[in-house]
Amino acid sequence: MTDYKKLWESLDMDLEKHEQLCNLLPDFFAEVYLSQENRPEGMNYFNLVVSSIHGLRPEELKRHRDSGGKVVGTFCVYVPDELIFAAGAIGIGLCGGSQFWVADGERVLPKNTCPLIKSFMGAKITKTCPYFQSCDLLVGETTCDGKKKAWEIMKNYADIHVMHLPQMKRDIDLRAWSHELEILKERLEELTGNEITPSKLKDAIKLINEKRKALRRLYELRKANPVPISGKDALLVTQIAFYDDPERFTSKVNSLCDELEERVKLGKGVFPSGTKRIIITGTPMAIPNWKLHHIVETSGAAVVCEETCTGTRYFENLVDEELDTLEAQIMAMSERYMKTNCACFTPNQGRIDDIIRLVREYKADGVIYYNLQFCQPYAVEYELVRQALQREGIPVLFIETDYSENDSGQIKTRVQAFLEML
Ligand code: BJ8
Repeated sequence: MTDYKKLWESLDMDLEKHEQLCNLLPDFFAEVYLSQENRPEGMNYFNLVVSSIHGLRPEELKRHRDSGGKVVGTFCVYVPDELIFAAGAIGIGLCGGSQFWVADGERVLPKNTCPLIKSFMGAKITKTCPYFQSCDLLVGETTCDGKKKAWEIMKNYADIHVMHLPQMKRDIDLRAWSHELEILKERLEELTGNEITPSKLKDAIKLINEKRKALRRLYELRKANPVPISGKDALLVTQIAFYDDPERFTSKVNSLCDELEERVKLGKGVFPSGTKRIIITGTPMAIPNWKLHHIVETSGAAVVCEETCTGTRYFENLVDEELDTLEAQIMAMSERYMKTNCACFTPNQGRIDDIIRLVREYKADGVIYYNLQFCQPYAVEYELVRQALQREGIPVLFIETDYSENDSGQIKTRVQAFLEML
């Protein structure tokens, strides 16, 4: 086992507290993941990434920084990785999915804040996350009120650039977002000292599109019945997409898909045929938030798709690769990103249409609407989703929860009752 102590010291981490965190993950991962039967061989790579989550990739980030490169941390799927990579920097997603950091987040944030925000804030202020510690710049955005205000506090701890995300999808908003992309481009050029040229941006667009295509391929395979991969494994792959090296990640996902294609040809699944198929929709699930998937899949059902930012919203829609001017490329990026259907937008009919379409495409038996506690945009949007699903005759269960395990038993009972009804 490699010793990363020197690396963590160089990142000015709180080693004692960090050790407490490191002690939790292996057992938790073994219980949730390694206990699964019939996993694809291709998951071995992703197991390895998790088992050295605070070592392998942070070491690569350090090497990049030691040779003069920069690392940029992001928190939302509206922030375009293309610009970050075109500037020669590495982009990593930083949302916090661990209960470990929540209490520390509450030292500077109200308790009734969504756990995702409390968790990433706790990770930063305790200096226990090597990804945060590796960032030269953070990029926030004006999405929900909680995040928007959290950046002001985050400024005390890190350099942060905040992007103003419009919350409607009119032409004027599309132009406003393209203008924000231009401002980010300038900030990244200033940070890295590298000019973003049309040809560099074209390469970065291709790089990120390839990652999206691989994830899309993985999700296409989940449409098969029986499903060739568990929802938990697919979720893990998407969570890792946010910080792994994009090129390596794409090739590992494609190899996994080759294996899954074989399984589909042979009619081989991870669960017995006839297993109920569930779509999860709602707030993102940052690593290591595997709570709901674990409950569903240990209750006799399979999660076949996630309409979340750690699911379809992350990889649907590509950016046009054939454009040769910065102006056209940036507008194409604005168009692609503004197609994402987040509940921070009003109205947000596109998300409702997506959920119904996905239920049909994945032949799902029911939908679980997942809401992180105190996330108002998604909680309020539930009513319209519920009405639309009812009209379509699609059963839906609303689950609101946090990162703790306190309510797991109660959620399991509700999920089991829902599955029996399908
Ligand atoms: S595009 S979902 S990644 S904003 S769960 S912090 S909304 S209170 S994460 Fe999100 Fe971008 Fe939208 Fe996706 Fe706020 Fe809700 Fe917490 Fe959230």
